Amino acid sequence: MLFNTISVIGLGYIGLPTAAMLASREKNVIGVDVNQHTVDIINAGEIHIVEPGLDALVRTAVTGGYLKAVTTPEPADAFLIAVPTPFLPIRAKDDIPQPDLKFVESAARAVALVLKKGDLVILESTSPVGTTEKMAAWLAEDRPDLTFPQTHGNESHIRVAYCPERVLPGHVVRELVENDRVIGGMSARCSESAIELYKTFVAGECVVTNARTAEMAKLTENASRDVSIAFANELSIICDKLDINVWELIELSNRHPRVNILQPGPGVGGHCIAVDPWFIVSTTPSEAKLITTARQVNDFKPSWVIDRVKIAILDFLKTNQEKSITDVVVAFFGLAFKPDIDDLRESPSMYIARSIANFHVGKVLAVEPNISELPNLEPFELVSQNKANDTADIAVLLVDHAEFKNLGAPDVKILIDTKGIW
Ligand code: SAJ
Repeated sequence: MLFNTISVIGLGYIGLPTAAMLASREKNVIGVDVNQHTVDIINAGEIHIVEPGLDALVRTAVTGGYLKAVTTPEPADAFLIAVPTPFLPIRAKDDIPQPDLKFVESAARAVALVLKKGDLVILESTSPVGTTEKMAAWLAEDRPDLTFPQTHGNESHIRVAYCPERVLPGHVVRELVENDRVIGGMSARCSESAIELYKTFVAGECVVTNARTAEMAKLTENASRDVSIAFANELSIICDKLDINVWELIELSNRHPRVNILQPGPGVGGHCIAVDPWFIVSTTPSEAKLITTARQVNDFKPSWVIDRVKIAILDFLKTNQEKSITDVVVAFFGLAFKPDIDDLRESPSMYIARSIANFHVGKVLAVEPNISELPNLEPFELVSQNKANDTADIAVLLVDHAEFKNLGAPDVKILIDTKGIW
């Protein structure tokens, strides 16, 4: 099967780079997104997200005539669905977050309208186990004139597979090509077909399994990292109580040939590691004990840091009795959810800075070298590193950005370093 025209549904952090990458291999790519503004930006050869190297890739693809964006699916030989899988609203405090598959369902039903014999449909969105089978059922329901792998195996008219993305934000363009891919076809033919598609741009190995294992592989990778970070975060809290430097402890322990502890921090942010483990918990709540606890440990860490900052403010007032609380200047270093990126979404650092600014009557400053302005609604001020160094009484390092490592610790009365670089 030759894939001449490929459609990517959902032009976000994964869909857009994938569409542009396919277009760079001179495939005709139809990008589909429900957001007209996104479609207009891409058709102008520009991008609506920040990702190194992506702007040039999209510009070349659009000007070369290989990539166009539209709001409803058009016929193609392969459809790659990369839409969000958010949570349903949480009703009670102790509810387990449940995935909301409405975007996968609406994408699948929109694709069903234009399917023809021989087409391939791939789901890439991070999803709970069983979602690919659900997607195939929605397709079959809307197209009774076509056959699908759940009933016709290798002989089906339409091939369906789950192939998770595993790229690291900030390195997407390189990792899309270099990373190995897990290919979870609903039949052997489905997997073969999916490999053929990915081989147009993937230099890594394409490893075949079934759809359920491929879904679980993606969730497992991120849950594994979450559990490892939770271990580091728990250690940091234990060490604080025992007056032990956790960074030194981890460095020493990691000298053991079979120990590799990750780094503690102010909490786990982003749209993957803090989310995906819940997709395992939601399907097997009684069994996923460790995964649930890891999530709780990591979610608790920002509140622990907030308490440390509040204690620091009180300590500062005790030792500087000439000052009132309104005089105390707190400066946060780093707001992004991880180092050397500008992404503030789902960032524990933002949550910490906001919480302290809402509580503290004195000045709260933030330094974030990767962004130039904050929305006016934020209760704290964005300042340069120099200004924060000159005016802060208490400095709180939240993100280990390269700039902070290079310049070293500011000269302040109290320093809280959640990343152990100062
Ligand atoms: N973090 C720590 N300590 C560490 C490592 C990370 O506290 O030792 C924190 C970071 O500061 C950040 C959070 O964890 O707040 C997540 O950052 P990350 O770099 O671990 O991961 P993401 O969310 O940027 O990307 C992950 C990657 N998954 C794995 O490494 C297993 C990426 O490969 C996935 O494609 C991505 O999730 C995704 O889209 O699922």
